[in-house]
Amino acid sequence: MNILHTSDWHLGHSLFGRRRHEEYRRFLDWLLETVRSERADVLVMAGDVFDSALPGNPAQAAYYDFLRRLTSEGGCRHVVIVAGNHDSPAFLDAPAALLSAMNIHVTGRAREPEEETLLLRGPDGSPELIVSAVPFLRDRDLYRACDGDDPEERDRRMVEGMKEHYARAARQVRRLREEHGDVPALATGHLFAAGGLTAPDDGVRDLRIGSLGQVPADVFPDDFDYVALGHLHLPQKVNGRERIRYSGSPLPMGFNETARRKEVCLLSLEGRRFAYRRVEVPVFQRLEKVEGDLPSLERRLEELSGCGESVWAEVIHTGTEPVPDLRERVEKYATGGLEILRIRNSRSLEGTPDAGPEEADLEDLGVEDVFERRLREAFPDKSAEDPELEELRAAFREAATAAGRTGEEN
Ligand SMILES: [Mn+2]
Repeated sequence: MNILHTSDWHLGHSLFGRRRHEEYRRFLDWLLETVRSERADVLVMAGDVFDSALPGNPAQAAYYDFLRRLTSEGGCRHVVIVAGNHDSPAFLDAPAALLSAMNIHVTGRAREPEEETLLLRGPDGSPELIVSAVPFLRDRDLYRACDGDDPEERDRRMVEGMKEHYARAARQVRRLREEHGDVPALATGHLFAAGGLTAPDDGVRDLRIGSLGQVPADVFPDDFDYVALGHLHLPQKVNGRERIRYSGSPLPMGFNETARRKEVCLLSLEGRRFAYRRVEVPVFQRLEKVEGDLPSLERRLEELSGCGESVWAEVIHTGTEPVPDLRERVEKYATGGLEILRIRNSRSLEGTPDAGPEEADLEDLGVEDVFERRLREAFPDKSAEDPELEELRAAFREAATAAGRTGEEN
């Protein structure tokens, strides 16, 4: 039996305002072909299907079209999808009953761990895989908040709640094994495992403000033969453990990720042993980070615009000479297949007193990001999951939708 583990698609993501529909179309075509050629029986998507809680129409269409083709043409018997921190649990859950008729099992909102644990059956009806489909767990799923929680206390409770959730799921796995024999078991998770690697600019949004929000790998009991994780965008195993892995995002989420290879995880099962193999994701859109003083920028941009390939570039001027007309001089080269998505002057950044690594350009942020930042500034003492903040977010989304400013209206 073969299982394909992927996560963090972030459908609907745009790079500095540039829509990525074509890249996503090519990625999903490739994924479908990979499911077919690798004879994957089960596809596991470990969260962050969409980039935002309110995905635009093209992103939604891409998702449903993929699921339809996957089950009708891909030969995939089961699909397991859980919500990540970017997804709206309610949005993913809404069509769950309809999708379950196609063997597509969706968990948006966290449920009782016993209910999240599924027994998947093979073509002859015999049990072949247990899946504890655990989505991103929000603070309110993990513990009851009380006033005056300090961040350390919150962290401690969060980890305790997480442990309890997976321990209960594991108990359910043992119960199912008593009944059905030694069936292999897999758990999903969308979380930040302690010791995990991230890259600057890779789009991993902090899960919790004021705390590390990191989860030790020992929250996953040994009853699970494999743990399919999402949230971190670099593919990696956790603490050197082969059985606990992040597949990473299939597309680079920023220019700092361009040198890294992207993958999906292919697992083949023999008994309860999962053998892992990486399948590299092709580059669907070439991204280039061009850095240097003006003459070297111009040389490189000239090369790129004549290379006959579609290239999206970020340009960073690092020269000591100020170039007041930098944008004009750089944009001259945006011909042929070269598109310049972002121009930065590292000199002027240095000169700004509070331009730390946390400082982002307004143009890099979506409307939801800007609102989120203002919200956190306005309520520094409230937890990110506070019901009052959730209510304000919902009101904002409604207003933004009415104004046509969120998702992909184009
Ligand atoms: Mn993500």
